[in-house]
Amino acid sequence: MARCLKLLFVSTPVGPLGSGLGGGVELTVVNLVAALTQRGHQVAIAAPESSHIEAAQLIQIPGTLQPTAHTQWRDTPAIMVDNAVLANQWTYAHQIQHSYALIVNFAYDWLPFYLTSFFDVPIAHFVSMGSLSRVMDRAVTQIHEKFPGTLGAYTQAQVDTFPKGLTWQLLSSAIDLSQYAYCDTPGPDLVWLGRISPEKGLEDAVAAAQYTHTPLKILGKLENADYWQTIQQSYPNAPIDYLGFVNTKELQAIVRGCRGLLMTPRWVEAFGNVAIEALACGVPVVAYRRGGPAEIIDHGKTGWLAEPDNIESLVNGIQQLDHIDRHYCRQQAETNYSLPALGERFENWFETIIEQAPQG
Ligand code: HBI
Repeated sequence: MARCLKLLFVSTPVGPLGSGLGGGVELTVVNLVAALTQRGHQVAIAAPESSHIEAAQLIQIPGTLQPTAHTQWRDTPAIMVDNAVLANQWTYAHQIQHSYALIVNFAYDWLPFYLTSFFDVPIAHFVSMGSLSRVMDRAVTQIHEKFPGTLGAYTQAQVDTFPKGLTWQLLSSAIDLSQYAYCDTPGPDLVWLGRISPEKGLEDAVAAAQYTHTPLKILGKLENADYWQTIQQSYPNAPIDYLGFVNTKELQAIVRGCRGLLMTPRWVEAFGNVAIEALACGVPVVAYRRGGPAEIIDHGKTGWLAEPDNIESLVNGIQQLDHIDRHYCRQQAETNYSLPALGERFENWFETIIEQAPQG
């Protein structure tokens, strides 16, 4: 058991914790705080005001939220808004740094990477998405050159989108398995989870549902209304049922009774938390062999990896679902994606960074 570490997390500047605006990385921060606290460490979090988190020291930082980077282009400049919460978070971190053994950055933004050289206390950078812009590619490259070993990511597929030759710590992800109940008596329905937005490829799942005459439940934030409209017009007879955006409790109650989860990403998902949410309920996953899901699904054992953007291959995967052992899916979630496993992976990474940091 490692000694108790005093850690400062600086959360994503795109939204308060608990708002859902931070997407996958918000879930990572919340789960990681729980896992590390469980292991006896002390974690404080500097996050945009109106944040909420259970049982942890929260420092509410005022200021303007950062525009999201996931719609950025290769040449998008680094953005600094007036009275940026991002800048205010790092002003606070610089003032308070000597109270902590390590600072952990969760922002996918240029500023914290640039400021690292001006801090005495080491900074671990957890990168929450694949490569999006030249500015961030250069930022992570410079951290690799000056502070090797301090870059963390979810998966190898995510890392492969960045410039080659950098050193990354692969941390994967996790969920609180106690919130997901195993079910081995599913109905006939399939389910699709995610933001309704073009990079998620929902139209392919709808096409597959129509082709196989299998009812498809759809859950998630309706982020792009035009895109959703087009799907409905293209597949007027598809057996689909949109159930809106629900919380984890309601989500798992719906997912656990389904025959399988479909994942049809057009982009490289850095991880794909919805895949482990399904496995935790015993629900196998049919996913395009692309990004994080391709590293999560054990082909033929916890689901089926289809040829990317190939609906025929997706349909073939759906037809394999009844051969998958649902209990094995739950077991794999417990082995690889539990909070204790996440806490151990991050604790090992943090200990290594602290040991390698120049003392003083
Ligand atoms: N955009 N600028 C910016 N900064 C972030 O930290 C950020 C983002 N967009 C999305 C995001 N983080 C997270 O939702 C990712 O985990 C997807």
